[in-house]
Amino acid sequence: MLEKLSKWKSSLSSQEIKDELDQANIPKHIAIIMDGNGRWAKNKGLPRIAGHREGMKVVNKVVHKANDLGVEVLTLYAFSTENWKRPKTEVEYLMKLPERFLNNELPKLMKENVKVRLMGSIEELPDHTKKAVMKAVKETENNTGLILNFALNYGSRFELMDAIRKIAKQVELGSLTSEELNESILEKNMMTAELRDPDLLIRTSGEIRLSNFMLWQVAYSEFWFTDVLWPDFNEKHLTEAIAVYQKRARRYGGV
Ligand code: V07
Repeated sequence: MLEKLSKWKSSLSSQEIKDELDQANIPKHIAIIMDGNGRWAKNKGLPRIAGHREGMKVVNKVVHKANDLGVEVLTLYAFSTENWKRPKTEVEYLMKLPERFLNNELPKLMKENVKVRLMGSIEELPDHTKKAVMKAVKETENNTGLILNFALNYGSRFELMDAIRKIAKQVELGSLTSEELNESILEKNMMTAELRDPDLLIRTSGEIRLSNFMLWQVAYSEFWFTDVLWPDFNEKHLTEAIAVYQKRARRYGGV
């Protein structure tokens, strides 16, 4: 059924799909695992970094499309705590991408009222990366449009452990008792404290797993997986994912 739907959608233009989206039911928070850059490059006989460079152009397209559609929060998994295990040259290249992206895009993000935000262990990033991302967060802090949340050096288990450690400290200091602990207190100590949970999680490149991404926050999210590699992902795929999300919501709503 869903397969039939996606075949049907792929014959429609982006504008036609948009016309057909229910503007009142756009997912408010979309989270994306941007996978398949290395494979895309390999398929073309290019070095892995060429895939990352191409993948960054897609970030651009998706951010503007999401903003256009009225999405409130877009979370993008840019670098995981596991990604440090990759070859040194690749990690060094990846750590230059936030600066490169922001040098090109920050003026446009300002103009479009986008608020940049981060989640992950930012202290462990190279100084030049930290500087670039902190500057973007600061410059856009009063913007009221799309919240663009980059997961950078992020891992969900670390996030949970860190929150638990902070809470344990509060109990130890006597400002909280173990009986008072609840979901809301845990959430306030997590890196997504001010954000609502994702309504829709997208993963590209055919892998059907979460890979330590927002394990707590996606408890009730709709998942949409595609074989499309991240550098080949575009506005049309995003709209298709939202159309499928809306179709599911309608089905559950109707009992
Ligand atoms: C990265 C491009 C997208 C595909 C996935 C891996 C490669 C944008 C950023 C970024 C991060 C923070 C920020 C502004 C931009 C980025 C990394 C990798 C490490 F404030 N794309 N992108 N960061 N890729």
